[in-house]
Amino acid sequence: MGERWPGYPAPGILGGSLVIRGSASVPGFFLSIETDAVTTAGSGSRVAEASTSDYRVAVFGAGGVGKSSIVQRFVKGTFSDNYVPTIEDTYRQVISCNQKNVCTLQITDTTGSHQFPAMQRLSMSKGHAFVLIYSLTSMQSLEELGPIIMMLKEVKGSAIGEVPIMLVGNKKDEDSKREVSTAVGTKLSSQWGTGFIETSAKNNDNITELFQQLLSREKKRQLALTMDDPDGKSGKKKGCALM
Ligand SMILES: Nc1nc2c(ncn2[C@@H]2O[C@H](COP(=O)(O)OP(=O)(O)O)[C@@H](O)[C@H]2O)c(=O)[nH]1
Ligand SMILES: [Mg+2]
Repeated sequence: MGERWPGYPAPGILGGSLVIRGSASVPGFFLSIETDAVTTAGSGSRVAEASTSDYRVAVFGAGGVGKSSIVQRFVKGTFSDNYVPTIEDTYRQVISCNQKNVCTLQITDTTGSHQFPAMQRLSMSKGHAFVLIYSLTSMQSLEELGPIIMMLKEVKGSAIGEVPIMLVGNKKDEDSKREVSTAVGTKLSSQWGTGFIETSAKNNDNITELFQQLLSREKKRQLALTMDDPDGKSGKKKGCALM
């Protein structure tokens, strides 16, 4: 399950190839793709500048649970059976903010391994909201979220109660291989004080709903996906309309 990399790569080096790999875009829908290196390697003032209009979401979970698949399904409306281990990719979309304004929803698809704790901490301290994913076919993948939520609580401190977090049981289509019941997921989410949803990136089940519920948990700003297709079921354009 784990994604293993021989060492901590310089983001700039791997970043180049990731930008190319993910460069396919849907005009007027998919705004840009870049590695996190662009934002983290930039000056502090650049990050601070962006912070008022950027809404940063970080996706965590063990390798292979479907983090990249969920993000790809949401931003591009595609799914692949291939497993391509991720270093760290960031995707951006325009969303509605406080009704009249727009914000950039910035989704960071993390590596999933626990091998880069410094990188995880950085994503946690920069992030406004979090998606914690396990595969419902793997109890171990749920257990691996334990240290993540602990670290998140430590990084966010007393503000944790106001941080939107969704616990996600992915691979809902693989019900015959289910190891984690819906009841267990629900119970854990109420213990952790997070939202809960079961998804299938493969069948495009509850993917838009996941992000809608995440944004609706943000109380400091009124955030909304502005959808052409509110149900997200047409199989064509998913995510946000360009405003
Ligand atoms: N059946 C099923 N397979 C999925 C689903 N989501 C992802 N996968 C598969 O699980 C594997 C790992 O997915 P990936 O998104 O790369 O996981 P990540 O390591 O968490 O980013 C890939 O082979 C995907 O095709 C899902 O909802 N259902
Ligand atoms: Mg991945």
